[in-house]
Amino acid sequence: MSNERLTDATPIASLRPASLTELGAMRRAVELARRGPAHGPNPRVGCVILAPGGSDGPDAAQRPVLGEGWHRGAGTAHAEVAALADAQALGADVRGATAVVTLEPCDHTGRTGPCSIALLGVGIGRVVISVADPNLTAAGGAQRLRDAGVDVVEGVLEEQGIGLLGAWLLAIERGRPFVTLKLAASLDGRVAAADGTSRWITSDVARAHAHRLRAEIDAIAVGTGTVLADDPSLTARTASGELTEHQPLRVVVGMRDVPAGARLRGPGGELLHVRTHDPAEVLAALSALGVRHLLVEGGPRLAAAFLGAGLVDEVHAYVAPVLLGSGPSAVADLGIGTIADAVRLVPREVVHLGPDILLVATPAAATPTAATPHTSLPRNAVPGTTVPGTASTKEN
Ligand code: AOF
Ligand code: ZN
Repeated sequence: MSNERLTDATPIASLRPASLTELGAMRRAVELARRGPAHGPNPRVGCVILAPGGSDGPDAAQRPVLGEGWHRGAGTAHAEVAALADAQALGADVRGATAVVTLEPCDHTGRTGPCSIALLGVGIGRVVISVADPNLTAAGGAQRLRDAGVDVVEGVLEEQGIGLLGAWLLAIERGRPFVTLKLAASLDGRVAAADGTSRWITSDVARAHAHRLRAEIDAIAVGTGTVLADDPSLTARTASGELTEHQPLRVVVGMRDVPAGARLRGPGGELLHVRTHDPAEVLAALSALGVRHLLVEGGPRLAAAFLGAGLVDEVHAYVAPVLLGSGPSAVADLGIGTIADAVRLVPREVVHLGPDILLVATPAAATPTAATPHTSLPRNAVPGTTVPGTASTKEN
């Protein structure tokens, strides 16, 4: 699977192409969509408006590009409307034109109005879509457009369109946030030594990698035990230690109180305390807040609770070439008494991070699709890269 999600390192072609085929326009639309935020309740969507034509199919001749747009996050214009505004600003006549869009135009009034109506309103003649909208509240745009006599083509570069949607698509389909479980452990699976010390198990390169993921997800959860033992701040930080622009919602799971002076109450994302031990309840609470991608960071009991409930979609295991021999293991008792009952994971990717290894794997029971967002981060971190001011394996 390919690297589908935008990271700081992703180069973006800034020049607007003068003309494209419909297929080329869909590739461009995917690229434009990646300019939008990977986090947030809404999907990343891109749209290109091409001059009229196209009845010969998506691979036919190039046509002038009249406008381009992408979605910049919940509450802002949808990609189609942004592209129409762009075309209008350029003085283009879009009557009879083709809208090439990565997601089926919406047919609802939510935070903004229906794109189906906006496209009909300007007299669009043809709409080329990559992925059908799985969001039942918003779907129906393709049908409305067809009913109004617009030529609609669906499923163009669908695999790329699905990859672009990443965790969002799975979250919508499953009706709960996509869950990534992060483990950071020694070679013998320990997250701390016998005396509780846990710093410097994984390298700064591995920690920097984990921070980049934090900056792309919606929420990050730890158990109360981890809050009390480690006092983590659960912020997303840059390589130089500054807070990134987007901070994930900080979620504490469990009954015990978060101390008044806890770092979790300091600068960073908002704090949500869910007083339960039931992962399903946590996910329901987060769904209600529009969380699409949750990172479960620890400790061992929370990891075991999510795994035990079958609510882990993807595991990121950072493994350091360090041996401890004793100390708590990354996952607490799962109640497994015999090897036949082991939780088997399917390896998806191995990334070398300085001296450490990141294994991305999905539980065998989970059904990965092209949208599995495990490839959101760069494959190869630069060996020897250091991140000043962060020393803990627990990514506090
Ligand atoms: C977007 N951006 O470019 C398109 C979307 O929250 P709302 O009212 O903005 O509506 C979000 C839904 O609209 C979203 O879940 C998806 O089904 C549909 N299309 N959404 O945020 C876009 N085209
Ligand atoms: Zn829309």
